Amino acid sequence: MKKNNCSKMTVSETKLAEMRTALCPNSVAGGRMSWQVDQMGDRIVKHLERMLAREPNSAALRDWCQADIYALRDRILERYIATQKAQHTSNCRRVYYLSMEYLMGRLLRDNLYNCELFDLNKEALHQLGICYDVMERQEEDMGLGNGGLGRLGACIMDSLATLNYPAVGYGIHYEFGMFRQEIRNKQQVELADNWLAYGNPWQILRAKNVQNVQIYGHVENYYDEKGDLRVRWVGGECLRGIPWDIPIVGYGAETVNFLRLWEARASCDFCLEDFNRGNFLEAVQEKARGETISKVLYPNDSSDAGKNLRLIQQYFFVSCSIRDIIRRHFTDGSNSWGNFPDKVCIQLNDTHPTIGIVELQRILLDEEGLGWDAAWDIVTRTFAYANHTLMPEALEKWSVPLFQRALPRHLQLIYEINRRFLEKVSRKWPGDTQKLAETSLIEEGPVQYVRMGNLAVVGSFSVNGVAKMHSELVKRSLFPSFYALTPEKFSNKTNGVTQRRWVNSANPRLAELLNRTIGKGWVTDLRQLCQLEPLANDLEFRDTFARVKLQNKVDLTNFVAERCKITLNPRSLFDVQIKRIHEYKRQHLKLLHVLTTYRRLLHGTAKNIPPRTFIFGGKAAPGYEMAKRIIHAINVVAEKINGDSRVSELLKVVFVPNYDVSSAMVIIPAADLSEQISTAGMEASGTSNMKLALNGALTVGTLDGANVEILEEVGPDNVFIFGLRAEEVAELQRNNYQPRQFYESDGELRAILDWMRSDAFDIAGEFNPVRCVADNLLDGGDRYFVLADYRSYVNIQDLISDYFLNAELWYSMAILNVARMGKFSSDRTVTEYADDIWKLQPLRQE
Ligand code: 26Q
Repeated sequence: MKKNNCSKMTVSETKLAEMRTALCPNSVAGGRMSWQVDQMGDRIVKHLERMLAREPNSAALRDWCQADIYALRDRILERYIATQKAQHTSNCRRVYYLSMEYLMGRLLRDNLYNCELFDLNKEALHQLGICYDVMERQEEDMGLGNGGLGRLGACIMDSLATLNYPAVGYGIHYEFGMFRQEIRNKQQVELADNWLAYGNPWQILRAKNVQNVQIYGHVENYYDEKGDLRVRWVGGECLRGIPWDIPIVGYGAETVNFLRLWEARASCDFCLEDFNRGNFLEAVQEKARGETISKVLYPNDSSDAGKNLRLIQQYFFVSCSIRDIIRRHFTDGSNSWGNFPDKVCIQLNDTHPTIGIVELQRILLDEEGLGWDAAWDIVTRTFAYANHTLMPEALEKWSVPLFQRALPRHLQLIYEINRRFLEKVSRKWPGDTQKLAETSLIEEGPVQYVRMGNLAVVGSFSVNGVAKMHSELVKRSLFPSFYALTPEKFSNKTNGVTQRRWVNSANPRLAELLNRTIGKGWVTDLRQLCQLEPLANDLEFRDTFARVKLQNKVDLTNFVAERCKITLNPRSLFDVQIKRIHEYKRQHLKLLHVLTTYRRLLHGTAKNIPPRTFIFGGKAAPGYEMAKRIIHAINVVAEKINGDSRVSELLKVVFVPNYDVSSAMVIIPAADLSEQISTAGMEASGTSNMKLALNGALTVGTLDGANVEILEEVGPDNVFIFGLRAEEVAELQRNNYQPRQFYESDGELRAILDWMRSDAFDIAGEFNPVRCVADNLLDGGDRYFVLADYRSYVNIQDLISDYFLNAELWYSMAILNVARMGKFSSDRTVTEYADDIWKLQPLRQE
């Protein structure tokens, strides 16, 4: 008598007694996790009772979820201990990945798969009266990132562990991660992401490895005992960094690495002094101030320059991490600085942790007493820098006065690094002041700025971009003189995504079809997907593939019905644009297409088109007004179209609120069309393009970022490329682009923009964002060439509609897309980093 009622989540005492005595001889998991269903169930109940003080019959679903995590964590920690011991005793080289962001999402499902305990766990819960699929939603998303860069960090950590590379990820234990987005009155509202409210059962406090960090203060000269002039940084505030470890389980659970996230606390010693002096309130205030440092993730994915707290966040986590790395180096059996760069490689995820370069130099000079050249040699053999953006506003720079106040000693060192570097520049280009101005670590002007990108290049042995095209632009447009000086530093590492999360967990139906068809090898070797190629025209396979897609679309339809109260037709073309809202990503170009389709339907000029569902998802930085207007405009248009009975059979528009990793896992498997329509030359790589194509969506895209390589892989017949190329964009930029010319010369575009600017989208008493977006395109210079690309975009969308009506053609293209995505696994990315940059060997434990 089994219960499998997803809505009833408690279990009776009798049922429990039954369960405890039941034998489940046929439920043994494979491999190293040889647990049985009843053991698993027992352990879950034990944690429910002993960690959460709950009886099964009074436990809430969240309690069950936490207890399940604790039960799994026990097993994971056995492997964690084994991995750490093996890495320690072999004194192997490790990579340290420093990132301000990790967008992990939920961990339970992936960790269960990786431990090969998913089915067994599901059955154990089922026997306890709990439906896993409902229960897992109780786990909070770990949303410690903005978008692509943070998710890349998560995918890379997954691949590192799966490939058995010795690695530690360092980041910040934000109390509040990426804000939760609600749509109220068609506009974005930001709410705090209180992800730790019920505790985080994955994290482990590492009290022994607390670090102390100094900020502010001033610099003093002094003579050391040998009579040499030295520098010391004194005064200021002292912070404590509390390390919380999150285990990172590789597929098969041979290796369990970890992510170490630092939480800021005020230093106890510091407070104690104040307490003793009787300054109780001051001490408490000081303590609160210290603790704001890890309070919240900056929700901008382009610059928020000049924010003191952001610089302090960067320095805080980098300093804690470097001290921790040094501590580990000297406890792993190394007793000298001589082999530090042989054992330690520090990868900087964009410029955000670049202050680490200066911090290591400072420690070596001021604390360890090394000379400049010896110290700088160690530093520049340790750091590697990955660039993720070319957008000028996203290139980090810090005003010198701000730097001076927060990190006076570091600023001194930056000037010295710069002085020595500019000597080299002068030797290479004697008398060329232009070159000096361009390469200097300091931008001159009414206020001076420290350029973090230049510092990262000078202080690293490796600089890479994240897609072929992007890496070329990094060399030729962003850092041309650095490239001329040290071409050997520069390389490309095209991004990838982990198929464990983006197929296995997110799309179990497709995963199962793949397993049945080509075996399970693709889970750790994505290139094996090429075995699907011959099946692109196999009727039976194509039907099954189409059925999987349809079922996923039904799931998304249910999700949207629940979240947005909008009814979708799962047979319509699901046209998806999911990413941060940004003008360069051009959600407003998509909106022009939505309105064009709508208008043609109203005019009866849209003949023989498939029903379409336009699906948007993404967050706007809270201070980015135009991005918020675009969200507002999408929702105004959506409301009008969805309420218009004349088009309800053919057209729906949905803005899915709070796009995050967990909603991505529902949307991506259901997409037919993947929108990758950034202005050419502006998207470093993109990674949703990879996730969507891997799940059988066809791409409509510009020749930008990794789209270029997707085209190379799938071939021109299996992707829809449109629009200006990067060189053409650059040419237009130079030659006085006139958006109005496109308005004047294209009747349909003119009609759409005029419509948007009319009273058609007015809502009494409310601001009209649709008009605002149109006005801005016409009169705001159109920096992102939306109007220039409109015609080419609409034309290719017409072609896409034709293709979609031919289901056989469409699905054979979709299958070929899946078959040819092998390159875009983060396993390939990580292997390239390990071979070419990190010089890292896997450490097997069997
Ligand atoms: C900088 C200064 C102050 C505050 C915030 C920031 C900041 C924060 C986050 C700047 C940039 C980011 C995030 C950037 C990002 O996500 N970039 C994306 O990285 C992906 C992975 O490489 C690429 O695929 C995308 O093309 C790129 O946009």
